[in-house]
Amino acid sequence: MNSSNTSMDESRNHMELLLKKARDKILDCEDVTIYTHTDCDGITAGSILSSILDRVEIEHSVNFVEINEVEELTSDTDLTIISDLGAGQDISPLCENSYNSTIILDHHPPIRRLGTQYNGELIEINPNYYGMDGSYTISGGGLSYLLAKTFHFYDLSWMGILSAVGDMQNSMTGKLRGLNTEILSDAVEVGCVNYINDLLLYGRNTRPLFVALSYFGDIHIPLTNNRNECIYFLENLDIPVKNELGSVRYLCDLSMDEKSRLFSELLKMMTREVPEKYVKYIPKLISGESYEFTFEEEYTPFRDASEYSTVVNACGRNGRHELGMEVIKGNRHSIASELDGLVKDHKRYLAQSLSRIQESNSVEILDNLQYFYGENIKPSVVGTVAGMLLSNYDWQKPIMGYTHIDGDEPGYKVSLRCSKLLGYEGIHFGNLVRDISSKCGGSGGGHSVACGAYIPEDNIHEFIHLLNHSIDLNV
Ligand SMILES: [Mn+2]
Repeated sequence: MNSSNTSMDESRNHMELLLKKARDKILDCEDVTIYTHTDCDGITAGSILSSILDRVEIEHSVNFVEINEVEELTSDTDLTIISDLGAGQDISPLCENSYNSTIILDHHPPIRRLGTQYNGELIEINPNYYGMDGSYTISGGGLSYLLAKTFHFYDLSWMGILSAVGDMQNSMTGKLRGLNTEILSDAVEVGCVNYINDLLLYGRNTRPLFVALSYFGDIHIPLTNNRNECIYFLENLDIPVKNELGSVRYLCDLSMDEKSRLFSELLKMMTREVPEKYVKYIPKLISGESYEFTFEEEYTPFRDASEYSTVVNACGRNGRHELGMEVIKGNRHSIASELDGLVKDHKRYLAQSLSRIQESNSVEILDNLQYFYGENIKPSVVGTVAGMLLSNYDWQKPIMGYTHIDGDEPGYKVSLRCSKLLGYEGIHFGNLVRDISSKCGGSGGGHSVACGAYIPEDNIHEFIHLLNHSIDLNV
């Protein structure tokens, strides 16, 4: 065994020590307050924690909070668990109460040192303490699953996969890495998750193949937004659009042979569309691991991890976090129609926002950046809209949307998206946006190809100006 493996084992062992301490704390307490984030990872983490506490019959509440609310949190239960946030915030008000213990399960960069103590006991578990990058090695829900594992609740492992995929932990390499692979092998062993190498077309189970293809990729190709072209393309490859019974086929219906023909043709087509320096990354854009929940029915949005995460996000972005949690915890029957309506409304809202921006021609093109003012677009979806617009504009530049937020300190929610190809070339927009937003009196950050910020009202133009001048697309 080499030394990096040894230190990996040591790190995992130390985490295990803390996780077992956390488990004992839970078994010792009367009641628990859970605070978790509002996104897919946070909602899933809350669902895992709530499932643990249900099973050991401990009274608890699950509360969904935004990052800017964390520092004001209080609790009147014996134990507070914070998941998918907390690491980057001052939680001393919560921890000063000696009757309350706190467990933080977060994968964001921590501001406290490992082992920091307050009047009340604090157990903080975070991969960054061990030199593991929390943006791809494990999610908030993944850490919650590791806690569930100390109770031997291995059957919850699929939720750890859902949260990792929802958190885009696999987005750069097309597969899960780090501690996520431990969760994956648990899930495979219990039989709740299957993974295969597959085409990275979104909508494996719910979008007709020719439709999925028309939305494919974050670069513009002749198939982009052109369903007729997609049908023609598939027919030429001898991949039937419909089966013998006349029903439309989905990606999950294709044979391995059909998939590999599709892969090679997409590879050829995309190679023609991108500058030389990007060619080597194209296979990673087209194929990667897909994760499937074996106990879910095919042709539903719950079968594939990435489609499932869209459902949970639709709940979160419409303020219905508890609905998302009910879905994950399996109480789906009573809420099926409500959920269906919510997801449909969400998709309609996105489509309307998209066409409004396209019809009004409101995307401004600068040297290194394209941006739009998403008037009346909900802050929670401005990033999704930006991502959807990308393939209609210049995919070689990032696209940024911003929308107004009222409140005590009026400002703008900014979201930026770009092709993964830019990320592969080494540009990290999350870091860039973090630096520039703080220069403009705001705050932000995120992934290399998907990130966001809050910018005070008066500084938005300065922010756009600085960002455009700081982006170097010729790296
Ligand atoms: Mn997360």
